[in-house]
Formats: sequence, structure tokens, C-alpha cells
Amino acid sequence: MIPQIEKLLNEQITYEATASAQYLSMASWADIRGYNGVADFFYTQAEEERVHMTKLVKFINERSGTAVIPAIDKPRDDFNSLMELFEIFLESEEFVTAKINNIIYECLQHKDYNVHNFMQWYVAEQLEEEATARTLLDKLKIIGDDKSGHYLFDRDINTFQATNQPK
Ligand code: OFO
Repeated sequence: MIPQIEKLLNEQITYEATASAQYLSMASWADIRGYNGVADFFYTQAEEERVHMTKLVKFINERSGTAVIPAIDKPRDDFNSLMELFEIFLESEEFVTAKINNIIYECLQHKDYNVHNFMQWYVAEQLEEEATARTLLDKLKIIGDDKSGHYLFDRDINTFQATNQPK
């Protein structure tokens, strides 16, 4: 495996692990406050990011690289509102998308079409996750501070979970 690409893939492991831990922390915050729908949504997102991470670990090792399992920082665990959870969700997904796009760019520079092909699954996944994050944030902006709106949002959120299950 081309060393520069291996390095980028290993960095991506860190980003996926960081997102997974952040979403688990957000799920827990929502769970404690009685937002069970939002909690389930982020528990599932946390699992998905973990699968994304493992997929990278296996891929690097299968191509005779060495996957490095990173230490990650403690995720944020104090949030001001439901809206803030979804702002962080969207920011996190946009960040991950930018990193994936950079790997694709570097693959083309190094003519690594194998990794380029592998990364297409992540591109499709990110499109879906960003769209979900934007939709949910837009709904929360409409709801504003309305408590009954928050109740309905929490009740119905899982109809919006991204359908593209990790493989
Ligand atoms: Fe949505 O972050 Fe993984 O790829």
C-alpha cells in the first residue's frame, strides 16, 4: 500500500472513532433527559461509525498495510439543547466528508485506483448522512422552543434514520 495513502486511511480511522464516541455521548445525554427517540437515533449512528472504522481497519490490513487503533479524546458530553446535538452532528459529518474527499483526491494523485474504488462506498454513505443531518436540523429550526414540537420530533425521528446500512 502506498505509504501516504495508508497514513490517510489510518487518520480516517481516528475520525470515524471520534464520531462514534461523540454520537454515543450524544445518545447518552438524550437518554438521560427522556428523549428516547433521539437517543436511539444516536446509539445507531454511533454503531454505524464504529462499523465504518472497522471496515477501514480490515481494508488496510488486507492490503498488507498496518492499521493503527488510535487513542481518542473524551467526547463532549454537555449540550445546551436538542438543536445543538444536531448542529454538532452536521458539523461532524461535513468534517468527515471533507477528509474522505481529500483521500479520493490523493488516490487520484498517486494513481491508487484500488483505494479510490474502496472509498466510493464512503462517499455514498456521507451523502446520505449529511442529508439526514440537514433535514433534522431544518425541522428543529422550524420547531424552535416549542415543547410539544420536541415531543413529536423525538417520537418520529427514527423514520429519518439513514436507510443505507453499513456493509
Ligand atoms: Fe458519517 O462518518 Fe463515517 O464515514
